[in-house]
Amino acid sequence: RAITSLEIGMQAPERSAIADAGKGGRILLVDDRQSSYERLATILAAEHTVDVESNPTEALFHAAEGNYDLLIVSLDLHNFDGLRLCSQARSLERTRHVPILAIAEAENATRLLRGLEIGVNDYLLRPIDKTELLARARTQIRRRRYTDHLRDNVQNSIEMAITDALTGLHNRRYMESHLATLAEQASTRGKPLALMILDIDYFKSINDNYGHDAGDDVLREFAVRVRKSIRGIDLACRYGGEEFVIVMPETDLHVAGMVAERLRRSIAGEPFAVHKGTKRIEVTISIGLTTLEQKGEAVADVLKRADTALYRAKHDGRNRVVS
Ligand code: GH3
Ligand code: MG
Ligand code: MG
Ligand code: MG
Repeated sequence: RAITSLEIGMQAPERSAIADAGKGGRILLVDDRQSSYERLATILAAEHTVDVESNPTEALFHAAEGNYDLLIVSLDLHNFDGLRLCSQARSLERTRHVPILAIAEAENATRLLRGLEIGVNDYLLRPIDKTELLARARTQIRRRRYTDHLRDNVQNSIEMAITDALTGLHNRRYMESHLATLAEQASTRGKPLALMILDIDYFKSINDNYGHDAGDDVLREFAVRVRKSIRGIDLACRYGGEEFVIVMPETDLHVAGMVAERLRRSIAGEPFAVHKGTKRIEVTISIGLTTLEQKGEAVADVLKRADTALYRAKHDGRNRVVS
């Protein structure tokens, strides 16, 4: 049985836990010699789900669609160059991360070397030993699961770093880092850019009258309504406690004014459910709206102008849009 470096020095129970972590995978076996694939599939089926494909074009299609943990590819296919399949699998987005275990005749050493160069992860020479095949398959599948897990973790930390935990909107840091880019793009393309600051009216008294949890419910529901009223390319973020910013690329003051007004009405027109729906609260918001005024204008100035407009909206009686 092949022992990988990871397993050396481990106690038996740990070793079996590691082996188990590579079991129960989904394998696509690409081989066109019946005597060969029948034997290999039978061996592998003891620990995994195995699909066999002898047509390489079909194999590539299945590999891309089938969510496999491992591709086992015979490099001595009759009608096709198995290497080409390996290289195609490496260049396709959907199969790029699926490990490949190559199988070849000992006299095909050049082809094997080439395979390793193009990204084949491991190989076995015929005649294939049952125990070794199972061990190599487990190692690849385990590693695949581990790297998938790492990739997910990295993805999650990136998400967490740019997302506001309460509302799921972007956070202030993300907005600030992107606003400059969006403003620059608008300037160079000669397109308008609208920005609004939204602030919930008398939010403190919602907290005071109904409790902090009710306040949180309002913030979450507010974010849902914001998301519904903007486009995919718009950027919505929680700027502070009960203050939000929406950036709208390629949008002039007139259109942004309509979006803001529609949003204001959608908030004031439908009371917010709090305390698991047992209570409904009337909520209003004030909005300060502005646009990028000239090419290369500093985003800090744009934000400041929106903030001044918001201040006026509050001063003029709240529940309104001022630009
Ligand atoms: P105005 O109409 O002038 O905006 O009045 P306001 O009460 O909304 O403004 P103020 O800035 O005085 O109060 C904001 C309140 O928001 C104070 C703070 O305790 C509350 N707050 C900030 N973050 C959160 C949060 O995450 N959850 C809850 N429940 N409250 C929050
Ligand atoms: Mg305030
Ligand atoms: Mg407020
Ligand atoms: Mg505020």
